Amino acid sequence: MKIELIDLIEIRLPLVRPFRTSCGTDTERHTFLLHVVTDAAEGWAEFGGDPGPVYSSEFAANAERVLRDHLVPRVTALHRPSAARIAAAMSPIKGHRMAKALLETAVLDAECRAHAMPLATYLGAVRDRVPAGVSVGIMDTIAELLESVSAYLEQGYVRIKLKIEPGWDIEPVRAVRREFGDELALQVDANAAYSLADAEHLRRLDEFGLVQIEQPLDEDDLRGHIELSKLLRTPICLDESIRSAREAAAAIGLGACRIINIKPSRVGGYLEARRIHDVCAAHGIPVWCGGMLETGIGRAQNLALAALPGFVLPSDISASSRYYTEDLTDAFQLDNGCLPVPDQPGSGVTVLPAALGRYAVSTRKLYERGSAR
Ligand code: NPQ
Ligand code: MG
Repeated sequence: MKIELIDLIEIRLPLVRPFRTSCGTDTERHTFLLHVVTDAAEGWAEFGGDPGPVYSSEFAANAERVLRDHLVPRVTALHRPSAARIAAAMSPIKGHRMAKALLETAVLDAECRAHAMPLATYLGAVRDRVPAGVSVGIMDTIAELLESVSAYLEQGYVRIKLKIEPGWDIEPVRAVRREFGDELALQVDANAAYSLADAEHLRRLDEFGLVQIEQPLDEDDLRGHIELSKLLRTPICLDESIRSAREAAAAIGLGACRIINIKPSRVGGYLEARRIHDVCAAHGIPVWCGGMLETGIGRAQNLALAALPGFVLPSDISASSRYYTEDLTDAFQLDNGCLPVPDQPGSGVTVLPAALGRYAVSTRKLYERGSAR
């Protein structure tokens, strides 16, 4: 496979409603796509970050810079680029996992399409549908929250995740539990908004039978999570803290978490995501796939990953309509609380030119074979 062309397409998609987390409020998804054209097929990927370093230290402008100046030149210099060879070519560059994930994923998509193989098959999927959870943002009032949860349950979501922060934690959880009953699979995500000094407060969540509390403390506070997990009955799930299979092995070995949220963008791509899955499976640690408000492109690829056997908990992979009135691909729809795993080559979705035309704000060529930059 020869890489002919790499384009970066900046997109802005309005969200159906603002999404508020302990990191801030978003009203649109402003990110970029990578379009890789090879002599055999084309591939797409979607940057997992934001315009600002808010969820993680990575952000769009930085990723573009590191792709253009450091990653793309190394990958396009490979004699025979393939997804499995890309990580080694990029390894002299430190960090920037989200940028690396983007390039590897676009090439992986192209490679799978060139072999007429669904990404799910390449990764080792054992399911053709994946149970869908939904992540519910912080609201102004409990009434608004209950209304919103009720609508999601009516649509069929099988698990509810509430975003929490100091001042919006015990009461919203209590209200949702009371309104929807003990059978509801309910969990919370703090996006690192607490410190170990809040342990007594967080312990009050134990009475609500939550499936998990996700990333209560800072991403680098491994020791804090170890201590906190001794104090809470609610299982701790790590998101931001886990950036590699090695960090997953360390966190599990040290008792910092009992569940791991795998986000391919956060960990540098689908191949490292699969390794984390394997490490967790070996330790009996359940995993699920996290979300970064992906469009149909990233959503399709996440569905392929979430079809692996160790993904035993519902993922943050929702229907397109959870975030967007119009997606960049055919809309993904819930069917009995599940989303279908794409079964066509590569990520199995087609980027719709009309939709892309509406939401693309600019395109920058990062590489063209045979032309010096
Ligand atoms: C999480 N996602 O699990 C993330 C956090 C998050 C679905 O809860 C723009 C882009 C805004 C990515 C807000 C969910 C975001 C974002 C929150 C990711 O922690
Ligand atoms: Mg999270």
